[in-house]
Amino acid sequence: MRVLVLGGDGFCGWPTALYLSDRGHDVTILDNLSRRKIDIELEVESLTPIVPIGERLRVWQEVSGREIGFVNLDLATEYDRLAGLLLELQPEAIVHFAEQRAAPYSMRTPATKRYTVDNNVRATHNLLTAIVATGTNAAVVHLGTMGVYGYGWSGSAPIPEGYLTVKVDTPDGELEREILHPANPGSVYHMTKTLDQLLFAFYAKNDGLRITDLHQGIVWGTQTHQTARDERLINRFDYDGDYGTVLNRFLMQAAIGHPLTVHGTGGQTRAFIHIKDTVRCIEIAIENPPRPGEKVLVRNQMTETHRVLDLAKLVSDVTGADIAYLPNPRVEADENELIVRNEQFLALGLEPTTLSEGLLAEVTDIATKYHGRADVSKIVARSVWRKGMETADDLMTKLPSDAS
Ligand code: NAD
Ligand code: USQ
Repeated sequence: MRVLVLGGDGFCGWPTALYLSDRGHDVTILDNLSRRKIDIELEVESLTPIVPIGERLRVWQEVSGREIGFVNLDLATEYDRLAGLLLELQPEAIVHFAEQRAAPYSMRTPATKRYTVDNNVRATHNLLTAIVATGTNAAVVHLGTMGVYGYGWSGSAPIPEGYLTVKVDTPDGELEREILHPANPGSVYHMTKTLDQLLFAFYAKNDGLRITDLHQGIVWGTQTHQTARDERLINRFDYDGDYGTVLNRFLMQAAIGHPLTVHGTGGQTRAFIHIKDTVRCIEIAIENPPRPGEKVLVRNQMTETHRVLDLAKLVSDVTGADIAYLPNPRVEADENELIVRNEQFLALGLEPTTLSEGLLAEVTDIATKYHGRADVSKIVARSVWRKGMETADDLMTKLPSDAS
């Protein structure tokens, strides 16, 4: 298949592009490298050393014999170039990762709130309009988030895959209807994903676009079989307070001897998926699109749920790391239940890579190898959801000399 991977230089997009290329697909990456620029703005770098995109692609050709195309294009602002690219490439599948994806970054300042909304909503809408305007016959697979459902709204009721069946009272009796699950975003970033959902629903209904929205949980891990083939193909590893996600942060913190940064009580329960399963799910999704005229297909892309404190305890048991209970910089429930339905991917052949000591050790090994690149002043999360909320002081002032 000819596949266009939007955001293919990022944490999920890069391993996906390599995986699809390895599986014989003809892959082109579109990315404006904004994620690399945000690293410069935040004065932080991926824990793993990532080489420039041109070198990444040259090395991939060297080790695999396969070519991946690259287009540097801003999906949110360069509409005409995007339309031209679709006409030229005639992709059969488009995988859309290209959004600002950090909840803390999206809450950092008025400027980052506005950037996140402008970037994400415009990117998605430009894509949909361009597909219609150019008559591109491509199935769209979008990376959405479990966070669109929110946490705790439905108590302990299982979260369905996108749609909720409701009963509506009418003068003529009760009607049964399927509606998009109510949106209950916990950050400006998550809100943009709920806005994306409405754009998708409209374009599927009005223009018959074939759209799959993957409601993905928190991705953990770093390497896939493909990114591990050469050090210059290594995936990015975010550990800072804005872009680092909870389990990878705990594993990295353990590797450098930093206490594990639990926000609040750690009673928050979230959905998780390993990066190796992310890439497999994308392949399944592009191979199983909805038919034209069908409503947006929503699949929950997660394999397990865990409470933040349980993850901290597990990492602490395995590594001996201390646990620090920090003031929570976010406005979120202290505790929530989370049961998620994910039968679709299981039925289509996903074999979940669940949390195991071996996989935890793999991430800790990577973090240990590159620990010297860590800037400990970037670890504590400082982007607050409301002005004036308390944040913790740094828990370490320098890397311990024996962190290895
Ligand atoms: P990332 O920031 O590492 O990658 C996103 C990529 O998109 C970057 O390379 C960035 O430069 C590019 N990009 C952003 N805006 C763009 C634009 N306007 N034009 C062109 N390129 C643009 O993020 P990620 O972790 O790889 O996440 C990818 C997608 O998956 C996101 O949409 C995110 O919301 C979703 N997701 C991620 C996770 C996770 O845990 N990482 C979990 C659930 C969902
Ligand atoms: N948390 C801690 N300590 C930390 C970091 C986080 O306790 O050091 C807590 C947070 O307060 C939160 C939970 O862990 O309760 C998850 O935070 P996170 O940063 O790991 O994940 P989140 O902000 O939800 O965002 C990530 C991705 C986002 C994706 C989302 C999937 O950055 O792109 O959409 O996971 S989901 O969580 O399922 O919505």
